[in-house]
Amino acid sequence: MLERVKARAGRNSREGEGSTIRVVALRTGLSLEALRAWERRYGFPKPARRPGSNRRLYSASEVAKLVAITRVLACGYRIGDVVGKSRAELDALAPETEGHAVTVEVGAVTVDRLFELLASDRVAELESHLRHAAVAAGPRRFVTELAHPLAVRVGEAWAAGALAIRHEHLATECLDTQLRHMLAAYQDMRSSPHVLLATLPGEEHTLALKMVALYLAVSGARPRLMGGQTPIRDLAEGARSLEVDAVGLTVTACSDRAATKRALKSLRKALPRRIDLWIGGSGADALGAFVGHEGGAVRVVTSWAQIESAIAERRR
Ligand code: B12
Repeated sequence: MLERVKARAGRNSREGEGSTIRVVALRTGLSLEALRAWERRYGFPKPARRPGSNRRLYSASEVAKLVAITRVLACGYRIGDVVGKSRAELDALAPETEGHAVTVEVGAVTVDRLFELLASDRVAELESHLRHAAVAAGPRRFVTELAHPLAVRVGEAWAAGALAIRHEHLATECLDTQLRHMLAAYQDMRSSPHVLLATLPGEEHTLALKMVALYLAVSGARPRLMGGQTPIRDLAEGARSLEVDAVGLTVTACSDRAATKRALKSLRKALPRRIDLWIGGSGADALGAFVGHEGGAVRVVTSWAQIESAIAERRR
């Protein structure tokens, strides 16, 4: 798979003159916004410009250092702390020989494999596989092809009695940790829309917020996690004080529908019209009748593609 990505990336840049920003994003899994923001903020990478068009061209050594940086970030370091380090220093923090290299075959880490490790209580191996997969697959594919399908699979196995509650809890913790590490790479970004993520009182499913936050970040939006079970008044005050463009909530089918409707109504009323209200999760579709509610809409966003549309529309 990685070979295919590399081959595609190779075709998109002219041999010998450096890699374009899109090629670098493909190779490293970093977003275009992150690459530009790091350049502005830290002076690295500092790509040359193509004569005439002024487009960025990254040298092979810059690309190699960016790959090393993504490896180090996946281990939990912050970009500001590592961007000034040399290749050798970065390799010392997260050596390629330990399998953190992007050349790890994505296919080797499958949802089946992750599930097997969880079911057999091999949690340290599960963590290590998640770390490797994060680097090899990049954040977007990590969320959509591994983290989300694994969570769904764990839920099904738990419901069928094939996994114990401890497995569900362990899976949540491992995914949560890995997602937070990956999110750290984006925390200095000032991109838009700015989205405040939380759950309503009574809703414990906060893991989805971390997946959505990472997806928003790689799609060029700016997530702000506020956490679970936030009282309506605090959510509305937070949204105003932080000057966000949207409030995003996870609502699962576990939540009490009538109470959730009431809570959404009060929240919508308490939010200024200019702030969007987005809801996702397995209980969101059933609340769809709310769309168009006076005082501003409540938008149902229940797929990765719909998240992209919500971002695009908000920007317009
Ligand atoms: C982990 C988990 C838990 C953990 C949560 C820990 C945590 N910190 O999050 C714990 C153990 C606490 C838990 C508890 C319960 N859980 Co639970 N849980 C799950 C599990 C396995 C994963 C949830 C998850 O993170 N999914 C990942 C998200 C990203 O996936 P998604 O919801 O499909 O989201 C998509 C979109 O909707 C969108 N989206 C989601 N949120 C948002 C938000 C925004 C802003 C946007 C834009 C988009 C968006 O993004 C995704 C894009 O495709 C699910 C299984 C599943 N299928 O999800 C069960 C599941 C949701 N739980 C379930 C149940 C039954 C429960 C309990 C009632 C169990 C019990 N008897 O106690 C309690 C209820 C607790 C409560 N009051 O809220 C059931 C719900 C069944 C139903 N009726 O639909 C599920 C489906 C498991 C199952 N197969 O039966 N759970």
